[in-house]
Amino acid sequence: MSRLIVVSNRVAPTQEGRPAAGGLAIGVLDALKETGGLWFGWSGEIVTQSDGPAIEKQGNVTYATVGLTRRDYDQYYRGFSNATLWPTFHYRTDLSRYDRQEYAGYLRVNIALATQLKALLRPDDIIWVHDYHLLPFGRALRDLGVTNPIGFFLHIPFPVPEMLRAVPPHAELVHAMCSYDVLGFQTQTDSQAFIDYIERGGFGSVSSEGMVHAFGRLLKVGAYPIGIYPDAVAKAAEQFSDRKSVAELREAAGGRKLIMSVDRLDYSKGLVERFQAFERLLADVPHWQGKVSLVQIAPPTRSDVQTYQRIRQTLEGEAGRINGRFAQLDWTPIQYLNRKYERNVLMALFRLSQVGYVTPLRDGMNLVAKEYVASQDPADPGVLVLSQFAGAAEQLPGALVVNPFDLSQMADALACALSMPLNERKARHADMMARLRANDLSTWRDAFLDDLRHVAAAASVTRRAVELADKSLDVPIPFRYPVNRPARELHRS
Ligand code: ADQ
Repeated sequence: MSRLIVVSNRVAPTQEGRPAAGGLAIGVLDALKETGGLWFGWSGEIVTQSDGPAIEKQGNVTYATVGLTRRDYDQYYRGFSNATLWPTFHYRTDLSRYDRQEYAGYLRVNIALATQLKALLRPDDIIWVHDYHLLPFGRALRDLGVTNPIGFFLHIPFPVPEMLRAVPPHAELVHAMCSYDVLGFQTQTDSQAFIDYIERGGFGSVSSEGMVHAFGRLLKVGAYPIGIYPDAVAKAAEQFSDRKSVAELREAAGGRKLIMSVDRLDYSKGLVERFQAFERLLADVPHWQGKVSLVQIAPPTRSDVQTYQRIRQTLEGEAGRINGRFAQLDWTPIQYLNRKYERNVLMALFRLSQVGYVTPLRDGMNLVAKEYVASQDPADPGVLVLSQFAGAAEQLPGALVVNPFDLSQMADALACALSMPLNERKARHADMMARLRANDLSTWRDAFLDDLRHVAAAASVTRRAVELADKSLDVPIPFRYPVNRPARELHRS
């Protein structure tokens, strides 16, 4: 079998051969171990000068990591990836900014990384690229003459065309994305948004099998919802129930009900609205005052991006205000913890709580929703309250699905979850567990890689013929930097 090359912005740090938890890390590491392979990306370090990749081999997996200079980090990571693409792809154009130099840096880093990877490639490798930091990575490899199969999976939502057009180089980015052989999205909605952009923009056509013919290329576009290993999560939740932090929370709850939320501290996760809906529950149904607490675990991320500093302040303000309004001497309504927990302990904390409260304003999938369900005791499971805007909502109809902008509806859902009869809880849980098992992490990975191998092998002859016959469709959008000539230079000449 051909060697697998995984490319992601961050290569998950390895500790005694175990990666940091998370779908990407667990899912791809399994695949890498099966076929043997290489994981390439940023080491997480800022360096004064970027050298060739540091290579570390563990078993049949090789880790190749590179450092980023401060300028690369600022423009590519903190800038275009996280201050332009992330907010826009999560429908927050109000928080998005565009800076031409940052975009130039984004392209520059993609090209530099592709150049470094090319030196490590063998002719029969297949390459799997991940996430929004690397949209043009495949195009950069193609420009360097790489003809291997290259697939791309987007972990975050893909916005509808009108939203995407808010990113000035949208056409160039989509054009670059068409250099991949397979483009994978979390949901049908995301996949359809990409197809809509292609069709409505007149850039190409789509067959009923999801083969897109655009910009003179033929590629497969589809939904590959990422999963978890539900039985492993269930086991961990049970086994770690005796840990200190779990015992502490059990004691602090003192027999009260618990609503549990766990997220990275990010404005896309809808934390403010979530707190306010909980406040509405306490105000509208005073019965719950003193009888239920909301535990929000949210470790800060990207704290050097300004919008992340703001959400943190807002949230601290809201937690303080709501606690001030309702707290009693022996009861704090919202326990807000800015820290990370070991993943297995987190699963045990989920098991302890009666409600999983997962209400992002927009989310590619949201693995916490799936982990919450899998962590439950099947004999006495908790209830999941889930945003309709999380990709997971397409897959977990047994949740109480809510609109996170409707505070009253969320408060009603919390009340319903807190008093749901055991039979109904068991039925919903069993249904969702069956779905999680049928669509686990290996299903996601295998479906994507099978399609990549298949499309690359079966279609190479046809593709070449179509592409040769269709050179006229290859709209000449420049792919280089500087992206545009700055106005002051034009003025000079
Ligand atoms: P994220 O935005 O990071 O991922 P999510 O899917 O919820 O969101 O994954 C977070 C992971 O981190 C979960 O496995 C969770 O258990 C863990 N985690 C969260 N808070 C933690 C804490 N305090 N301590 C320890 N672990 C914690 C992106 C997309 C998602 C998509 C995933 C995978 O934004 O939509 O589901 O990739 O594709």
